[in-house]
Amino acid sequence: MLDTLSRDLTKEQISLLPTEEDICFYEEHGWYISQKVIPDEIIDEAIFGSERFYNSEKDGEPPINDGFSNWKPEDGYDVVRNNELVSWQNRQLRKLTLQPIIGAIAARLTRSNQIRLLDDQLVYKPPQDKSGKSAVGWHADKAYWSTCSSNKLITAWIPFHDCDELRGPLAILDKSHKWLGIEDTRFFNNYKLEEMEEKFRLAGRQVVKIPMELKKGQVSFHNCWTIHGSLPNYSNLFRLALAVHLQDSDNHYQAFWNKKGQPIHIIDEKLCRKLPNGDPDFSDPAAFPIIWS
Ligand SMILES: O=C(O)CCC(=O)C(=O)O
Repeated sequence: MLDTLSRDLTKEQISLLPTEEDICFYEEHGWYISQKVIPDEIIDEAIFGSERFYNSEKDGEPPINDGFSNWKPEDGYDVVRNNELVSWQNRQLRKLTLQPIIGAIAARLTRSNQIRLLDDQLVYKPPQDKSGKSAVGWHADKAYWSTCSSNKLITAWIPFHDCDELRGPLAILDKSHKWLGIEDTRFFNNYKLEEMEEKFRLAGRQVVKIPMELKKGQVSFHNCWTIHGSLPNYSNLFRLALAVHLQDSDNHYQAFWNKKGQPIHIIDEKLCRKLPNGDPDFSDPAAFPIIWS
């Protein structure tokens, strides 16, 4: 393991945790924006870590080498770079991923007594996108995690700089975690956001799109069923952010078959040890460290 962190929060950090009103807002809307909770030094270290990562300097390896998004220099630099499992590979990004305050906020929002890592994703967008192709398409994270039993899985999205509407922020469809029939909303790679929005409207949904405009150090959180994507980066600066996908204490493996009766598997099953019955153990601390308890 690369490094571990103290689970203690300072008094000041405790004062930054969501209130009961914030939790009710999260439950109603499917998202929440924190105060500035990550110190600049930790983010600056993560920026340094991302530069090392993009220069192919690695501190570790995940136990699998395919089946996940893994941008490489040969894919070109002037594209959206999506790299999953970076916390296995880079110590500075791991340090940011495992910040206890992130787990503590997630625990409050999900009313859980423990938060474990599930996986993570570093997403870079080049500047000056004129085509709109740097948008990330509408999707619900849980639509990709069918073999996770919990509906309380939650994602923390951490931009590495101030991120206004023009710099490609995450965008949320308000209250969409309550929509029915969204089990197959897996359009991460479809940058045509408006086209999809029109389809949602035609299906009778009320589409309220909210960009997560954050200052450096703020973090947004969304429920695993909340439909989200991210806007194109029209600004003159790159956009860089880490998505930390988190499990509440109840989450465990569940077998899942798609509508055609085919068994579905997710990469996380290959990261961890097995339970005595042969199922993947989604509480294996070597793969899914406890971030907050
Ligand atoms: O960073 C992005 O643009 C997309 C991230 C995302 O889809 C997520 O946080 O779940």
